[in-house]
Amino acid sequence: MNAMRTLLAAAAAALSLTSPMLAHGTEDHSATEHPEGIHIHDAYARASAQSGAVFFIIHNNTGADITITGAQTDAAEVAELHTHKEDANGVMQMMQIEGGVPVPFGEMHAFQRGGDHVMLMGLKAPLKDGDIITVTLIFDGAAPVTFEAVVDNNRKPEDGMGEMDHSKMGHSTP
Ligand SMILES: [Cu+2]
Repeated sequence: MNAMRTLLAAAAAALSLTSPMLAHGTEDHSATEHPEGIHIHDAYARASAQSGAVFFIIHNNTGADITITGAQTDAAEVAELHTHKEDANGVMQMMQIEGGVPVPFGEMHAFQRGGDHVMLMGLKAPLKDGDIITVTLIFDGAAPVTFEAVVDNNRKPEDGMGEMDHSKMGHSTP
């Protein structure tokens, strides 16, 4: 009996630790919360001196496979789809994504720190915390989608649901 109680208590403790994360993910990614179309979640931007990056999660409920082929913003001269890849020496390199980012129907894709991002080059003004920038994604297979990203230069990679998969991340720049 005591052993059973201990087991139950341990199970309850484990559940209480993990359930907030699970609930969060389920809530935000469930198909029922996303009727039709393209959904952009949790968008934010960061900047260094001359360049910035935009992060978000995209969810494709359009009924068709789509590919993100480009990005535009008034906040910078150039917006490009970038990713990080490890080179032969194990050094993370940032590069433009060739051929766009496919998002199959019913799936989501995270643009996140250390991975894919919309790179902003030639910022027209410094990106200060709390500023809102407007970003438009261009698609093959869907009409352009415009969304707002809030500047949060202090945000850590761990914040928010888009950053839970650390297995593929070598580091956290930009
Ligand atoms: Cu970049």
